[in-house]
Amino acid sequence: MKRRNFTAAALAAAAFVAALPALAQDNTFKIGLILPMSGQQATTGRQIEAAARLYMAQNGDTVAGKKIQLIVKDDTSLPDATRRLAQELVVNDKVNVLAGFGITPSALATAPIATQSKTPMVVMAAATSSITEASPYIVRTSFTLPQASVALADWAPKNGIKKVVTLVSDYGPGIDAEKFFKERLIFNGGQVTESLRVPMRNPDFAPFLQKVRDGKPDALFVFVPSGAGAAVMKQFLERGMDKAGIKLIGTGDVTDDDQLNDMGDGALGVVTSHHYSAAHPSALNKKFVAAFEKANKGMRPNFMAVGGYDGMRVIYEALRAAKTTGKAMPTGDAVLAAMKGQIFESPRGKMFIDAQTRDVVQDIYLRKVEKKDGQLHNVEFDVIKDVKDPGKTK
Ligand code: VNL
Repeated sequence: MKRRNFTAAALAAAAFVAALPALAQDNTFKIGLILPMSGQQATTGRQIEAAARLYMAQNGDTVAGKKIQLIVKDDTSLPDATRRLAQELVVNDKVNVLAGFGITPSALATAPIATQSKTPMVVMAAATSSITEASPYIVRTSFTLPQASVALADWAPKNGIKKVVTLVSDYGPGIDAEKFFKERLIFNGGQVTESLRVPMRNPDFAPFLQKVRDGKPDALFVFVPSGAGAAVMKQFLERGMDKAGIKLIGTGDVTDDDQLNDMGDGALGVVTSHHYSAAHPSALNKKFVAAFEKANKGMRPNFMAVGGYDGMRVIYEALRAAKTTGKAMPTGDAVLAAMKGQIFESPRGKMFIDAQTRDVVQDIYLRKVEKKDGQLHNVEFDVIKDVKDPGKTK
């Protein structure tokens, strides 16, 4: 009770300070970047931090006369830690923007802090549809699972896949993926014979996969968060599921570019739907991938990296557009307003921040794992243009 009162008072004080931009002591625009830099989701943190630093290296650290400071915090993907760090960043560091958020529970835990302190919160990774409805200060630059799943459910029945078992991580994004894939597949005349859910933390896929094998569906549809795909692929192949005639399909999280090249030739032919592939053949993406790899000892950027890179773009351009005089900092509300409606070319393709929903509208690609120059890639073979999140209730 005491702690809560303290929190409320501290947040009220922070909101008060934020409302008096002219009194700000220095000329630094602070971005509090909260990421899982260790623990099960560490690859997501590593990718996003690297992308944010690349954006700054390419675009400078001065925008509209303000010095940009990036403050990176490791929440180890535990939502209580995310919330505590967000509170410290707002109250003590007086950050102008909160950003990052590797998993849905971390984003949801922070939403009330963004609302109370009127701080724009840029979700660069987490992808449950409802996140943007948790605070009017949230803007998303990643994707949503309904957005990615529906495209695959349109593709599958036209390609001989009618009977599907779904296997998802048992939390927000997995439940979204399961629901939207299933509804659309049934609408298209297909069938989901079983819906399996695995724990998000330390999952063991083996017993689930055995069950799938026995049921002999045409395909197994998988959603697991970034970083868990290689384990699914390994066990899928070890159980000889491919040889039993069961295809592996899923959202692009499972053939994550961070891990894909180490998955081996067993991954060849896997079809997924997603908003980003490192093999996207645009000039802008080729430049992005080359610069990212050069700055990070050859690490290939994945969809998390592009969410971080574009998130920085949204922040930079909002600061540029939010009009202020002299040394004054724009308010959180002014920065938020300038984030809404941004439209630009991303390494993923054209992207748009819908001013109404504050969510990302983007192209969704169908991709197949192929070998190019000796490396495994998600090669795009079809595109659905300008996809809005089908999960929005309003
Ligand atoms: C989430 C969604 C996380 C998709 C992911 O990887 C992902 C989430 C860490 O919303 O928690 O690939």
